[in-house]
Amino acid sequence: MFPKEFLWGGAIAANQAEGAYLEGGKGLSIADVLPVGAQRIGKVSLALEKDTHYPSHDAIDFYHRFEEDIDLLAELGIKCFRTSIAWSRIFPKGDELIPNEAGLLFYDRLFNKLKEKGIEPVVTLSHFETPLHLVTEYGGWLNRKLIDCFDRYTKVVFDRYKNQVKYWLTFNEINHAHTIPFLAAAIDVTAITNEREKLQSIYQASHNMLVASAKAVLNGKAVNPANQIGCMLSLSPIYPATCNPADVFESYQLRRRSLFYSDVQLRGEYPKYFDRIIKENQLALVIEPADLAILSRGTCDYLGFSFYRSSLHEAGMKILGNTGGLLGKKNPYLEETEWGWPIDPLALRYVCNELTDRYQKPLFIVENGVGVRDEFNEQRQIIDKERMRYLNDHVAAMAEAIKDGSDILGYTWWGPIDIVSAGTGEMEKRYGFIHVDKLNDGSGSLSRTKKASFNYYRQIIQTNGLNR
Ligand code: BGP
Repeated sequence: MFPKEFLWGGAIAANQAEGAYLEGGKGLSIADVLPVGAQRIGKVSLALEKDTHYPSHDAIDFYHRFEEDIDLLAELGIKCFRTSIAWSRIFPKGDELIPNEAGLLFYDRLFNKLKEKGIEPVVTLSHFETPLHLVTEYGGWLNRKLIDCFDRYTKVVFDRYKNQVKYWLTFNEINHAHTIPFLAAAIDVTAITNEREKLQSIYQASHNMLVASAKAVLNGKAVNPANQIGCMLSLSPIYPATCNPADVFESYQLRRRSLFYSDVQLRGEYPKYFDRIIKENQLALVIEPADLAILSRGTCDYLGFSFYRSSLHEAGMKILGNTGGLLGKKNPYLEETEWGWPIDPLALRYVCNELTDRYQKPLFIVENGVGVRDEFNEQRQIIDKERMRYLNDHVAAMAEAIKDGSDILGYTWWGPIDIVSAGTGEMEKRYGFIHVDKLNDGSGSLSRTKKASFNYYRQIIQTNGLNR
């Protein structure tokens, strides 16, 4: 059922796990200035405030503990491990000409450790962690200067890790430029009240990122044509709230527009429907003549995506641009997590079928998981039934999608070891099969403990998805 070489794995991001935020010459990234707390991602802070807790500063200390963590993950049996390179470890300010050797060495050691354990690295070039200096000095991805900085960075890392890494992803959840512009596109649009102007900034930043992504693909292929370089989107299906044609059509239209990024990254050109988005919003995008040729040459090999839930849309609901990450209305047919995310495994099958029909390219489910509040029982065990059920049901949905005809390269569970949540900055929204003793306020021994789901996932991997 699952192909023999199916890449069962786990995924994290540097800023949510490594900590050591100023060690080894690392510079500040945008993730480092976001404090803990719900709704933090809607805010923007460009400076560190005294007496505030910043979870990414020490996170789960993966920077110092990666060897023991990878030993545990090897015991889990994963075939691949997705993480990001923190751009600010390699270029602390982002615009230097010479990379930081200490940062490069860290990832040498990390990728070597993975290889030693027979685990294939899957590397995200930019996961919500743009060097902060590029925002304060240039205004983030709104500025084309970042295309050059990213070009330099990607050339360095493709070259340095050419013998260790084959699977790459360019920008994490690039379509979140609409929903969380600061994290996803390193732009501050909080002061812009006019919707048209906001969209202008988001689409200009997006254009620059799309060009940077295409250039990265070209850089990666130049170093090694066998490199497999994917794009990465957050892809929750958007259901119509009723069979009212207005709901159905608007949901469809939104969905189509939320696939704008993969349309460009996989097909190499702006989709025809984008003309209308430009006209309706009177966008005046700066697109240089060479850009379109770069987009057309630098197409991605596969579509990586995160999947957590579905969303429900009613005609006329307020949205900006697309709904890549918005929850929409409450769906009465679905249970929700404590954080209000509907649990909808069938939607994973739906989305795989939809994407296969649209692109006929390989898919890679590079994030799927459920954030749960875990508790130890009297025997000091965590029996995380909710997580096991979620895993079981989503693996089953993926198996059906493969039978339906999708070519799926792999599946990396989000946060196989507990890490800091991107959305809240908290530790208590846990995804891991391995518990990390660390609390929201930063306290805790950092010790690692296997949860019941650890053996559960191990069996799924050992039997190549059969034993569910
Ligand atoms: C995605 C991000 C991850 C991540 C995950 C879960 O949007 O790519 O970085 O953390 O969602 O979200 P959260 O951590 O907010 O629960």
